[in-house]
Amino acid sequence: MISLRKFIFHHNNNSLIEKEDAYSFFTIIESVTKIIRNHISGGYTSSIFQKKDTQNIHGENQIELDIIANNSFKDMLKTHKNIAGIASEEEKKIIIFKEKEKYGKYILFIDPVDGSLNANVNIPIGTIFSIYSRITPIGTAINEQDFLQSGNQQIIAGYILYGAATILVFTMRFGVNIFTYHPSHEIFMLSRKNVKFPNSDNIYSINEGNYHFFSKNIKKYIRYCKNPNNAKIPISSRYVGSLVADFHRNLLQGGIYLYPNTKSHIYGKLRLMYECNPIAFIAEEASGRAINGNTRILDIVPKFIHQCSPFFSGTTSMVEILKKFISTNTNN
Ligand code: AHM
Ligand code: MG
Repeated sequence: MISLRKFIFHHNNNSLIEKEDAYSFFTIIESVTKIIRNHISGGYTSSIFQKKDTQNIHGENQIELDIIANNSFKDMLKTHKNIAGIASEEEKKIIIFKEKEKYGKYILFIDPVDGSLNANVNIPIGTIFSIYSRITPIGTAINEQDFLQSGNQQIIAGYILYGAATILVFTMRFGVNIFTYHPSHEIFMLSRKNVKFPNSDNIYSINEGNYHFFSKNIKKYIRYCKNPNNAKIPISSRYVGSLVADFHRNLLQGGIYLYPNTKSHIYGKLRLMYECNPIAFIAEEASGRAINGNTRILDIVPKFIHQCSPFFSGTTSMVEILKKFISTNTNN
């Protein structure tokens, strides 16, 4: 069995992050995972799953767990020697770690609790993160420009899925690896190496309750998925409502995740920088695809930190077929 720390130490020699920095980053991830999964396990005995009066930048009511997880990541990440600042779904503005703003080499995006409204019904939730090298010169203070990079520039992207098991899935550019949290040893152990999407197109995952607000082309694609004449075996519909859980199932079983723009989310609901980009990076490293419709997610140049985007990600063949539907000339 290979522990996460041993893996970081002995593998990924070609990664774009210094080994020592990756090592201390994943040590932090391991510690915060422990805190969050303990809160989740005991959550029903407290009020941490209840909606609060406070809202995040997207106007969504937070639950206490959102705030606990956000604060835990902030507190631990600021101890990292080279992380100069972070942007979080739960923070309106970027957080600059003052003492490192001039010399820290990296910035980080985080969605501390993805799918948090599922916590109260004991459905898997996640954490999503990604790291970039800063673009301003070392020795000057970091600023928002350091965060506004296209997803192509990510050097680490990953997610934690708090399900029946707690797992960590990440890429440092050379493949995707899965680690499982060992509850007695309190560390992550390597469980699957160099994961690729399987060569099967079994699943489509979409909130179909929004059907009447989708474009004609997306509606047509959904009808195509349901049409038994179009697939060797029926394509199953599966939707958890936690991006991390839906994506992870499709990564292992073969499928596509769709969150198009809708009437209430005219630019899409998912957030480009801390949801779409990290998942897209992992998808591509696993030989899949991720697009916003016509454009590769990783090529989008962000205009602001909390930007939203339509998001479609899954096996290459499913995304390519979807793309043909999207580019068909129909009145939307
Ligand atoms: P979050 O705001 O807790 O991070 O969750 C965003 C979630 C995604 O995880 C999920 O795929 C999507 O929003 C579900 O949205 P909907 O309930 O509209 O289907
Ligand atoms: Mg989220």
